[in-house]
Amino acid sequence: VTSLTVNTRVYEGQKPGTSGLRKAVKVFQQEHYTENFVQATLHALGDQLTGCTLVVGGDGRFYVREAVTRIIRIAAANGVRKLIVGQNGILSTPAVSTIIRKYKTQGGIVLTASHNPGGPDADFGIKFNCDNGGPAPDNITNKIYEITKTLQSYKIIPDIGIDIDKVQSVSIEVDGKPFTVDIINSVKDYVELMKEIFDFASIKKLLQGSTDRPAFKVLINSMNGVTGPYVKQIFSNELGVDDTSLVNIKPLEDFGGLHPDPNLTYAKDLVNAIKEGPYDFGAAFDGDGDRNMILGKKAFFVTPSDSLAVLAANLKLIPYFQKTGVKGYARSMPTAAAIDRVAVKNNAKFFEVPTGWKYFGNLMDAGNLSLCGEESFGTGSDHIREKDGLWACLAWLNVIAGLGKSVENILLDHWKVYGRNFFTRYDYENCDSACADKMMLSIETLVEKPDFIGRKLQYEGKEYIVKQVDNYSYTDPIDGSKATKQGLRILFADGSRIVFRLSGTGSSGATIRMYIDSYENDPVTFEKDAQLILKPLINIALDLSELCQHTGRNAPTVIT
Ligand code: VG1
Ligand code: CO
Repeated sequence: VTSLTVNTRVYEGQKPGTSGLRKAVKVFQQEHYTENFVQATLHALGDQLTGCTLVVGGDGRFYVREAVTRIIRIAAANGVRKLIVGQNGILSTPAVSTIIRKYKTQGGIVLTASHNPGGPDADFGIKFNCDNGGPAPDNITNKIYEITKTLQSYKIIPDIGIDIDKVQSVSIEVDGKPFTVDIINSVKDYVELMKEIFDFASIKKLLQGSTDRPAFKVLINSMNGVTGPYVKQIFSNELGVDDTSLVNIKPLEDFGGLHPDPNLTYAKDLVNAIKEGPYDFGAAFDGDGDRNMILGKKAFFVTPSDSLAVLAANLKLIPYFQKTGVKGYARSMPTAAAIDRVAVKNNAKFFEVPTGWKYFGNLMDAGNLSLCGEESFGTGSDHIREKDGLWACLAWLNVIAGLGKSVENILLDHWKVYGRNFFTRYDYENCDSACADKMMLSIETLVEKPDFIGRKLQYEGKEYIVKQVDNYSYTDPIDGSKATKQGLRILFADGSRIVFRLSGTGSSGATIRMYIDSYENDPVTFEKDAQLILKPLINIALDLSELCQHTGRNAPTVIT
């Protein structure tokens, strides 16, 4: 077969955000829209394109299958030698990263809008990952965007039709050269990796119980996202957990109407089930499987920032880190500083990076980083170059098996040693973009006034002294690349922080994120509610930002 060149028109706004291009499905369905972006992505590969191998898969949401079919046809026409595609189009984001690394491919295309709802009236997304298995850094996504602005045509072989539901290898000749599509088992490579990393035998013993210890009861909720088949293989087939403890494990195109974001608002079902049920542990994952929420008995909530710190303090219990050693820790800027204290105590390297997993990749590739995370329910390590929901869940179980303590006691003991960083994030979703921009600008103007530093901000008797303010910028210590305007930070003398950012993953309007982090080392505070402890700082933040006035919102959409 031979390829065809199709004339197209430029679509504006094909600019990848924090994690790929995310838009409404309806936007991707416009004539040539998806093709343009795929062509631009391939084009950005430059010299690497001809003869390369790429991984393709997605989270099972509506339009994944359609997009896979188109990618196969466009890749074939562009000189790609081989595509490795997940069966049914299914690959979790961590699985794509695993497969890129294992088979040393030139990259992969991940079809997901992550935690955004799915279905014909919801969202879709396309993300390119590089040969290290990580999300493309800014210089590559900028290149893709630049190409989309002038793209005039794309290449395609419209009559290739391959059954992606069947594990098989299909080769066809394109312009005289072989083009191969390998449809692979979606879970195999990933599950193998997990079995190399963790002590499955001790986790199994924990979950099944033994003569001296009752079974540790877990409830796992895949929120109808991509992790279902992975959860089934790992928890049911490998660890012997009863299927009744594994819920929503069939990937659905619309996630069954769920908003597949594992937090206290959108994973309310899990929270309630654990609150009322006999469970010792609960976990949920997002649509594409890179996020996780961890709960203890009676739905004791582990904030992602604490989860990261606890894992950091206990990495030695995990076989993988016994082998590799701990090279360093990192967190994204808005993430609470709990892990910083573990790094100091362990005398380990520590890095703070902007929001988005792409900023961790260089540090890992350079051998400086073993464990990192974000407050947005993202945790992971250098086993791959994406955050990894199931990995985090297994890491917790491995640590629990090693310590022989409940989730709650692990946290209480951790705080006794390190003190507690109280953290909350308020999200105001789908605000008017112009109003959000105006608010950010007026906060910036306010905090830039020379007399703002040193100012005492008070609420109900609590006083915070402003120590430093900035619009966060970052220089990558490995390649020197710069990221600017990554969030407004107000840092206080006692280490507390207020951060404002606009989300880069929404598909319409603006989402304002307000992050509050405050450190306490008085043990009487440890078991208190974060909302209570942080109330003064929350009110100070709302006050100085005039958020309610700017947005007309009296309450956030989501609190974590
Ligand atoms: C959000 C989170 C960020 C995360 C990103 C992708 O970005 O805040 O921490 O890396 O989503 O996560 P933003 O720009 O909306 O704040 V996922 O699970 O979409 O790959
Ligand atoms: Co995700």
